[in-house]
Amino acid sequence: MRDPVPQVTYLKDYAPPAFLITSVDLDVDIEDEFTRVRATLALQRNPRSADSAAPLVLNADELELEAIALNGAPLPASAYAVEANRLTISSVPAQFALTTVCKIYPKQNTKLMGLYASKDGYFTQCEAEGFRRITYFIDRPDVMARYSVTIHADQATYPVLLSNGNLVASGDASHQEGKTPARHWARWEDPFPKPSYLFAMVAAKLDKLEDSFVTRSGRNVGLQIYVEPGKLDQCGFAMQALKKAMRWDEEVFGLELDLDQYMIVAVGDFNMGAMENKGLNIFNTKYVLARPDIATDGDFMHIDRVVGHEYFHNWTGNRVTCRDWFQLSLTEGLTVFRDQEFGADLYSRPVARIQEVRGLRAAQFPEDAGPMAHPVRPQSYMEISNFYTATVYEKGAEVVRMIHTLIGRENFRKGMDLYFRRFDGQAVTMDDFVQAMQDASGTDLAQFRRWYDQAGTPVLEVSSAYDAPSQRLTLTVKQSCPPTPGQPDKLPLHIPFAVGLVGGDGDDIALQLEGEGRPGGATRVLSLKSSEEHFVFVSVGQKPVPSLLRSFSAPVILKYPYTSEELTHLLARDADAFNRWEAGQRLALDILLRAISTLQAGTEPVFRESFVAAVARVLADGPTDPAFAAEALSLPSEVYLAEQMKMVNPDAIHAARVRLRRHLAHSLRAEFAAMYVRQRVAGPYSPDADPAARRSLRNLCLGYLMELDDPEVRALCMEQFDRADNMTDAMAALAALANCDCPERAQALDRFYAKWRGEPLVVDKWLGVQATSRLPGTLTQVIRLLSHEAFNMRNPNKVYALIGGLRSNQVRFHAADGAGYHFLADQVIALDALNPTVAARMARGFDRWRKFDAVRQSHSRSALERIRDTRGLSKDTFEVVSRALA
Ligand code: 0A1
Ligand code: ZN
Repeated sequence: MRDPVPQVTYLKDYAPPAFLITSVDLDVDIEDEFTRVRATLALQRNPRSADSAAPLVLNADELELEAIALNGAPLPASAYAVEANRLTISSVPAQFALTTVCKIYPKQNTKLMGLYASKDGYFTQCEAEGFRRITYFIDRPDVMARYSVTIHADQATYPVLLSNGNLVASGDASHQEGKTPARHWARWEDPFPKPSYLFAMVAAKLDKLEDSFVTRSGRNVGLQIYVEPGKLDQCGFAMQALKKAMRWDEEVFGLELDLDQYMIVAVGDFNMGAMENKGLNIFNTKYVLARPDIATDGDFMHIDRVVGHEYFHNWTGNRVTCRDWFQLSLTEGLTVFRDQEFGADLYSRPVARIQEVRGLRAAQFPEDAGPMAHPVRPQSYMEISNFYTATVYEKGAEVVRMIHTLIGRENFRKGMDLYFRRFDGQAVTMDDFVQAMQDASGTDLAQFRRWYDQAGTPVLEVSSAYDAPSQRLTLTVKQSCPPTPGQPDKLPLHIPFAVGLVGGDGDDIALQLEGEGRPGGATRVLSLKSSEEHFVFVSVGQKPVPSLLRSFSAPVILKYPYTSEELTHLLARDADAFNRWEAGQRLALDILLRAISTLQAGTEPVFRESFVAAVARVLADGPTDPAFAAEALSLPSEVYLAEQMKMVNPDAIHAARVRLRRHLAHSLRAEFAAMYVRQRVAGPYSPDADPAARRSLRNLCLGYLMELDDPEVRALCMEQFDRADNMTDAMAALAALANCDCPERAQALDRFYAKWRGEPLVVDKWLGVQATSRLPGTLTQVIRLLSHEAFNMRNPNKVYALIGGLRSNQVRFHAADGAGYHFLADQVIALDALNPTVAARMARGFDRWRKFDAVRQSHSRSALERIRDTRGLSKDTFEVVSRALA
């Protein structure tokens, strides 16, 4: 049984820190087996603290104290207390300097938090609470200090020494006594006060790509990307992405870079995507390295988005940071919104929106409906690492987007300007942000603030009544929100509800609400505020089809009793591209849900011809907007289908989806084959939106054709695999083959590995494609791969590819015999001892266990209990599994 239950931190307990740290002088001496960190902190009592006699308490995690001095005088042992996670000094002056010297062991740091060793050297990750693993500190974001950092290391092994800010001095100590081999040092100073979570340093052997950027005020900024030696040919795209992001932020938000140089360092071992450390971003290699033959169109797009995201954090996160970790969405929700807008401007706006909503439905809606449900501003946590969630990031971005929708683009910009005027250089709250938006726009956002505190996905139930004689259409909208853990009752939210009315000819009807003098516009954003509301549109000359929640104007579940004819009409004609897609998804959902119950009753489903005809029309229209067509022709995912069911039957879901895909493939074989030929992209590869869109439609066609289980199609697929000059086409073919029990499968997988075994990011794809295969032997193969040379439990990317791949494989993970659950429990337990952040993320695979049948539930329950009862389990994993079991 585990030791004491971990402590819970509550938002309501927030109090300003008792001390402030104005400056930090760090001296980091990297030796072979350990690193010695000497820190001198300039401390003073915080005038804003209520407790003017509080002892000084510094956070610590796995530090070995060697020396401690106050204002230069060593402290007697009786003056301080060292406990596992803190250092307390009970009596201190109002203002003083504290020096500590401690030893840390980066080579043993498998958590990848704090200072850790990776293949090419030493790297840091300090968000959220990693700085306390480097030195004794008041490790919270509302303590902002100026940093001066000196790094010493072996020169030949670690030629690159970096930290935040500017290099102010460096030298070598090759003749230092007793030190062989030769060592060197570098001192960096960051002119901007920052919270400790934005600290970074690197000591490594890396190659550097250099470029520069002239800001709109004419300053020349040096840009550097550091990567593993030999990989410079893989960072050109990331550099271009950075420059695009810099220009975009100037143009759209008037925000310019405030530094003389901006560095990105790529590292292969990293828990998350990337980190916005001031002036020294540290990135997972996955979001830096790319070349047409090793990265897919999706990878290129993600690099644009993630490079943008971290760059945009420089203002929304670094210049204005969060007061405490409950405010995380202040920086993350806003920055995701910004990277989404950047992506929408670079690629297709409607397709970007479709993909965002797909993502929201695949991850955030289930989170909101499960045991880890929490508001965008959580009220408590055991381990903050568990709250880097889809709710904080993606729902947080939706909340920002709703403000944008409610107040409009211009007011939003004014609100951002005001936010920076008021809070630059400060650590603030989400209320501060909303207040700036309210003050700048004059829109009352009081009720809107509930979005930050209420968990759960709201449901809108809409009905319409058309009265022909009076030409009036009444929309009745009811909103509700299901209970979530700790929040049984919910209040009505302020919801922007964008609607249009589509006429029989497919054109929008000009909208005029009762009481308005004349019609205005084709899309209207209605402000919903009560649990039931009525909207009366007048002068509606014909019975329209309502196009509701256009562009997905709020993160809600919309219920409206559409007929298939209405949906078919919207799919063909709605002016709102998002709702065209949504209509297609609703049609498919309806058909799939029926097929699922038919299969559960033991009979074969029969599919409506009208659906096939609708699909054929979308496909025929493909060339006008191939990226849209590829989205519209993708059926709702198995996870999304599962969320629609009271009790999930993963086998029936899988079978129904495959049956429908096969049926479409058989019915439209000639059309898919023709479009496959027509969408071929001529000339050299480019990841630009247009050719990428063509490839997405073409590969979608290949995927459908592969459902035919026809040797001719397999040969075509194999040919694409062999001949592809880019990873997008190669991967599409490989993924299709990996789902197919055919001789070509092993050939392709073997050839792929033989060719790419030296490229870790490509090996991740190879692991992932096998772990997500629909074939029945997948789990056995995944278990085999655990001991393959390609796998490494200490590397998060490998874990996400293989274990994460299986976890997301609905039909194989949820096998009725519980083998998938047993497997995941084993891996979570093994991982927990190495890397609790990653283990806890994997453990989230059990979140929806209560939606399954009794047999599956009993298997997951024992898997969860086995994890919970593991000795020495981290609080990260404990929090996830105990919430699941609660
Ligand atoms: N702030 C980063 C996310 C991040 C959070 C925690 C990390 O620790 C392992 C790393 C990165 C972002 O939003 O990009
Ligand atoms: Zn972020």
